[in-house]
Amino acid sequence: MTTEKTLILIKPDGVKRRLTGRILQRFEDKGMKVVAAKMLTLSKDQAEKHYSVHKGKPFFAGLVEYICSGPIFAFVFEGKDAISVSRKLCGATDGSKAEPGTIRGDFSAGIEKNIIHASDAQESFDHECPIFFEKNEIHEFVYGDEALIL
Ligand code: 3AN
Repeated sequence: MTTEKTLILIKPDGVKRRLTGRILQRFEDKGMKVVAAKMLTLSKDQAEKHYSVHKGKPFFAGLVEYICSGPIFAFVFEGKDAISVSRKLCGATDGSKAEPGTIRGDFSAGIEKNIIHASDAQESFDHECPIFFEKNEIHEFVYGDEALIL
C-alpha cells in the first residue's frame, strides 16, 4: 500500500453551485484524510503556474480566466493511492463523457466547467501543492478508524 497525498480543487462552478460539501463527503466516505484546506481566489500568476503544462494550448487563456473567476476550495487529501483513487472519483475530464457515479459524471456536462481538479501524478502534486499551501499548513494526525478503512 502506498500512502499518498493529492491536491484537490473545487473550481468556481463547484463552489457557486454549493457542491463543496457533497464533494468533500465523497472523498471522506472513500477514506481520504483531509490534511489541508483553504478557500481562496487565485491570482492570474498562480493560475498560470498551476496550469503551466497547458501553456500554448488553445484553451489555456480561457482556463486561467475561468479558474480565477471566483473563489475555489483547495484541499490536500491523504490516503491509500490517493492520486489514482481521487482521479477515479472525479471521472473523465469532459463531464459529458464521465461515468455516472463519478463527480464529473454526476454534476458536470462540460469540459471547462468540470467542477474539480485532482493532481494526475506525483510530479503534478509536487508542482501544484506549493502554489496553494505552505509546508506548515499540511497536518499530520491519525483518524480513529484508519485501521478499518485503509
Ligand atoms: P484533468 O483536469 O482531468 O486532469 P487536463 O489536465 O487534461 O484534465 O486539463 C486541465 C483542465 O483544462 C481541465 N480540467 C479542463 O478544465 C481544461 N480543459 C482540458 N481540455 C480542454 C478543452 N479541450 N477545452 C477547454 N478546456 C479544457
